[in-house]
Amino acid sequence: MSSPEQIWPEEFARRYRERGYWRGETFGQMLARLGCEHGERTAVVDGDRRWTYAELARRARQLAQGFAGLGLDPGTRVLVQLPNRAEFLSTVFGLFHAGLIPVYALPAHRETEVLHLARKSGARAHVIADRHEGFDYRPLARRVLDEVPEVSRVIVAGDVGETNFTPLEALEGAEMAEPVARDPGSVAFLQISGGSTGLPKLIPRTHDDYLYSFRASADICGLTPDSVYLAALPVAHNFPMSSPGIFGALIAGARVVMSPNPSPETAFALIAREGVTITGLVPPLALVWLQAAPRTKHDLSSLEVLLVGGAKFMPDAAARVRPVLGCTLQQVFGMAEGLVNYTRLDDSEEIIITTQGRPISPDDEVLVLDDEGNPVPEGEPGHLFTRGPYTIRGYHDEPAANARDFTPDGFYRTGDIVRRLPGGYLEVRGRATDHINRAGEKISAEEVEDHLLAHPSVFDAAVVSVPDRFLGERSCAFVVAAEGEPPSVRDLKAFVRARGIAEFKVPDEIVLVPAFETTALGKISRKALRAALKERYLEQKEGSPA
Ligand code: AMP
Ligand code: DBH
Repeated sequence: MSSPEQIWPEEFARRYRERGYWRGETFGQMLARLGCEHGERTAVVDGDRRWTYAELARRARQLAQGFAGLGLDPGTRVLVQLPNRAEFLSTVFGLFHAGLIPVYALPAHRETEVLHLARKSGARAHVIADRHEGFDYRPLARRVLDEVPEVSRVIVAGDVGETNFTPLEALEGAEMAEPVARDPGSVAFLQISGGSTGLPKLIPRTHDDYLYSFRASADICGLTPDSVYLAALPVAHNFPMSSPGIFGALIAGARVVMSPNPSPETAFALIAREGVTITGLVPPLALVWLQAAPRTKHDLSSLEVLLVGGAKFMPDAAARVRPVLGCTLQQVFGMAEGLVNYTRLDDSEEIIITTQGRPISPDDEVLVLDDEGNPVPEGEPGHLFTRGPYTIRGYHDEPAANARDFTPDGFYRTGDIVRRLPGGYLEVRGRATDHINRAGEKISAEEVEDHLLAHPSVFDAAVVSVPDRFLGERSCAFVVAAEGEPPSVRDLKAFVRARGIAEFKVPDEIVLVPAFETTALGKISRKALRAALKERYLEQKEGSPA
């Protein structure tokens, strides 16, 4: 199992250091420093628990010693699958302090995804919560432990129940005084890509590059030690982790408030109680908040900034943020692979409502190219390519994807279609790849097709995105049945769900069709097939009475 790495050509690395983006600080050093600088300020609030910076740093030192005592040596990967709880922070900083490498699984991930992530990363331990939102993670962890020989430990935040797993609490004993020295240019953690093909890919991010991205984000989002950041989306996602997210809040000395879920009922009470000043949402949730806010009994007046991103936020909805919530909208268009764009807080209302912002860094290189690879004029749509001081040069252990998604000179092919406007602002117009962006969760059409094809009564399947008034996009699977009794839609959904995948990947709609179109030459490409099916679907919807 090769260790993950992320390497920029030396001339780029030198420039990024010279310009002060890469400062040579590791996550372990960062928390130790923040523990000194902000010692008695509150770092994180979770229900009735409030930890100061000094306490978070102490817990990280204790957990680091605990992890080392389990035989996890520096450089070892550890799967972290935790919801929005204070333990997310103590765990990941404990791992950083011990020189270990977290691999961020989502709470929504199930056996199929977690097994894949464990194998692909070479993880040796799995940190879970006992239960969250009605799901028990312990049987899932048992399965991973049994099936992946390298995984030898399960650590549980909460009740270990009938298992012989290790309680996280039991690791909080003696302290490891100093963080294990790590090269700041080495991989700090593995982030997950939403991915347009197959299973999620692993994104190696370094200390240097990631610290830059959230330090600069904290600045662009106006964070100060008096700010209060509400973590409403699941923090394992790149957006609430780093744009500016929990890490951006901490590096600014601000307070992180963990919300167990993003519903208005839960989040509004926390905003009022903690005086939350800033938070981030995906567009469908922003719509729910806009609807709920006028009727709430909670005082939301502390809210200064609402970040919205992950999927396109339509201008008519964007225009309602200030009148309804009384705060500034900040659009954010980012990706776990790197590049993040923000509208700036002092931009005109026009820019804030109609664009997805401009890059963080003067050294973010952005190309907008036509199908042949030639630059398009400003204002014309084209394919977005990017490279820069916090954009990866390749995924972990994915030679085929790396050859496809990165150009020979190191640009990442984002798959997004954008227009570049004056001042470098970008407007997202759509995308060139076949993934479904369901309320900000990216779903690979190919991955879901593979699950459907495993069903004995399925001859062929094609999954497409269709517009959805609420989710932005939902998934629709077209299925050609094999000979014999055709499967029912309900069976197919149950079958896919039983494959142990995140619920958001189960097709929202399934349409049985007699056959797929082929050309005279034989089968048409999956991409063309999906496009044709999507067109036919939309035409039928328009033709049918409402
Ligand atoms: P991932 O690579 O899985 O982190 O997903 C990143 C992708 O999410 C981007 O390449 C876009 O397709 C999409 N995305 C993120 N933010 C926005 C936004 N504000 N507007 C439109 N699409 C977005
Ligand atoms: O969708 C994303 O991946 C995303 C959205 C906003 C992201 O990674 C980010 C900001 O950093």
